[in-house]
Amino acid sequence: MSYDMNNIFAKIIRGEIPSDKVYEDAHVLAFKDIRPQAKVHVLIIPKGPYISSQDFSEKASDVEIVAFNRAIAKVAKAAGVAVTGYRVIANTGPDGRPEVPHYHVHILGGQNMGRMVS
Ligand code: DGP
Repeated sequence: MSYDMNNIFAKIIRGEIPSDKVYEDAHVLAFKDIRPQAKVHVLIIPKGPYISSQDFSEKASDVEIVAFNRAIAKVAKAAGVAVTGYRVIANTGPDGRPEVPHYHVHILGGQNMGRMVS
């Protein structure tokens, strides 16, 4: 599967579609999810053309990977959930069933998220 330059998040990165931005740096963009599933629901995406977590972890540079992981903490602070806590989810591949084929993690919080994995 090759990267689709016309997926919705590629359009957001290019500024062709608006987003409610929470954080941005040279490698990363974060914005509010259009269909929030928690009081706080932010998506973090790398600006590079990576399809999934698997693709990103295999192909991205060390600089991109570090920037992405650092951004999680920055976004959590910006969204006000760094202290109260949050859940990080990346839907990946056929079984993970992502809707958008551009790597993203969901930051979910602002409420007790319950236990998901025991
Ligand atoms: P996933 O199922 O993991 O691929 O999640 C994709 C998320 O992207 C889903 O929660 C809804 C969100 N989403 C889809 N289209 C848009 C959009 O145009 N803008 C924003 N902000 N979020 C979107």
